[in-house]
Amino acid sequence: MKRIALLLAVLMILSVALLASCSKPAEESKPAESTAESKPAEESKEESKEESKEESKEESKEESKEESKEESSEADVPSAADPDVSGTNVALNKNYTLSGDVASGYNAKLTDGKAYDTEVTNTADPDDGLCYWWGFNSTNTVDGFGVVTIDLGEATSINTIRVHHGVLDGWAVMPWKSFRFSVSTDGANFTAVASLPQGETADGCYWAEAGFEAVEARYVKVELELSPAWGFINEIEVYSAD
Ligand SMILES: [Ca+2]
Repeated sequence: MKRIALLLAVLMILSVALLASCSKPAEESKPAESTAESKPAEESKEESKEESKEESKEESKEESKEESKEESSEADVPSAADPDVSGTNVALNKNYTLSGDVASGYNAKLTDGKAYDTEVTNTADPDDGLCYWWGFNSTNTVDGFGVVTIDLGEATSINTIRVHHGVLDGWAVMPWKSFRFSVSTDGANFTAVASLPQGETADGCYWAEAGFEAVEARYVKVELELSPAWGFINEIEVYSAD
């Protein structure tokens, strides 16, 4: 009996040991399985992140498109076109150079066909109203002159140049002392075609216009003599002679 009892005891120990050895791999495999399962989950998270990023990019693109559409539709401003001049404004949308960088945000475009000349307000914001200016002061003038040189793109017969400008004494925006106009076919040698004395000095929006015998020009230079402080313009027109 003792032998049988001993044998049973040995068998029990062996079976427990066997059970224990069988369960180990199963337990060990658990983390491996869960790691293996988690990878695709992480990957899909990353994918979904990327997707949502792309979506948000697309959305923001769409939004900015909408915004720019709204901005352009708000540009309801006076045209610089004048029915009294028979020629075509050949400076419209043409490139130009300036005697210096923009001063304090007064960066109106000078050949965009918008003169903003129905009232004077001192604004550097094109969405802020009807008067939007290019500002010259001591920082972007040369020897006291603000200079704008327009490239008409090709030699053109012209006979009129007009500068839209403003005066707002209370804001130190003073009348120009004088206006000088010259032309060139090569961009290097300029010939004077006209000059104008100081015009209106009261607050308001004006244009200074110089008419002259028709002349061939590709480059048109406008020199504006600065009074102390500021001088404002917002459009330059050049009219063809025919
Ligand atoms: Ca303009």
